[in-house]
Amino acid sequence: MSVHTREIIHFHPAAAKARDLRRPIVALESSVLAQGLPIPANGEADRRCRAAILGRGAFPCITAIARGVPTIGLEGADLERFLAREGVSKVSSRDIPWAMANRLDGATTVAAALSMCTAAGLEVFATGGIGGVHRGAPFDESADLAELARSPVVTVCAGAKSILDLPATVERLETLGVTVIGYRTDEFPGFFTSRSGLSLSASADTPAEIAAAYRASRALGRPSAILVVQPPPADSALDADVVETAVTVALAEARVAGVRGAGVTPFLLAAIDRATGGRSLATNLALLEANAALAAQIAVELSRGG
Ligand code: PSU
Ligand code: MN
Repeated sequence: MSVHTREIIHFHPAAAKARDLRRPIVALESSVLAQGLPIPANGEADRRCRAAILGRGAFPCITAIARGVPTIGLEGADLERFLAREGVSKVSSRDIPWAMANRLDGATTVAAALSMCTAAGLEVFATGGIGGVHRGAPFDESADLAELARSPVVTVCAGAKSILDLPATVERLETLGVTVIGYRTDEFPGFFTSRSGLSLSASADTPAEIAAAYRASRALGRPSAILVVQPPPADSALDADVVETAVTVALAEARVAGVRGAGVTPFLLAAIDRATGGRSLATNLALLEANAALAAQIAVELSRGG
């Protein structure tokens, strides 16, 4: 990592200390807090993810653009602004330079968080679900996929939401050379649901197996992510038919409202929440916590060397 990069990306003092002591670190995104989840569930997600990571011996670092500064470790008053969801824009990787130049508060999507991890040398990242290929026309594919192809970061998620075209998303991950490993599953999860009917070619039972695959990928000089997918915790997963009905309603609402571009994903998430009578929110929080916990275990494993 160049000195230059370290100056441009601000590490919160506690995050800098964790980095300098070579403690295991888990990076987190902030779009899920400022756009993905409503208040006060976003605060609960923040607390539960941090506790899950700290409890497993790793250090949590939220990524964000805070008043124009790319920040690893969003804390204090900066964090409070993001949790209040006011004046915070959704920032994908391409939006980072503009947010910096204009001193904006920008909440990082998976794509933006990955590009910050790569620039800052962070190796493990946890999120809820990745973006992907949207259903139907007009063409809409999340920058998360392209960024996974050029970010050598272990990315832990619960797959991609069934608001997306999951078969197309899985195909694009293959085309882009992203290694996908199921954690204790051999199916790509559907975020709210454990199963999608899409089978995976790799499945791991331990964090050590994932760490070994990551080391192999790095040793080869591959630029891409290791995408770890685990189903939502069994007691919080929703039934596929409930989700499919909610998705149909959400997509119809989005069509009527005429939402486009970056607004599509937050709109659909809110519509799903309404359509499931809030049940999807509990699933969302449970899987975020579970993903943070698994990411911490992988980070600890990686810090042991091997
Ligand atoms: N999936 C979720 N919750 C979220 C998102 C995805 O379960 O909040 C957010 C993530 O930050 C993801 C982004 O990177 O939506 C994808 O948006 P888009 O489709 O505009 O790339
Ligand atoms: Mn899009």
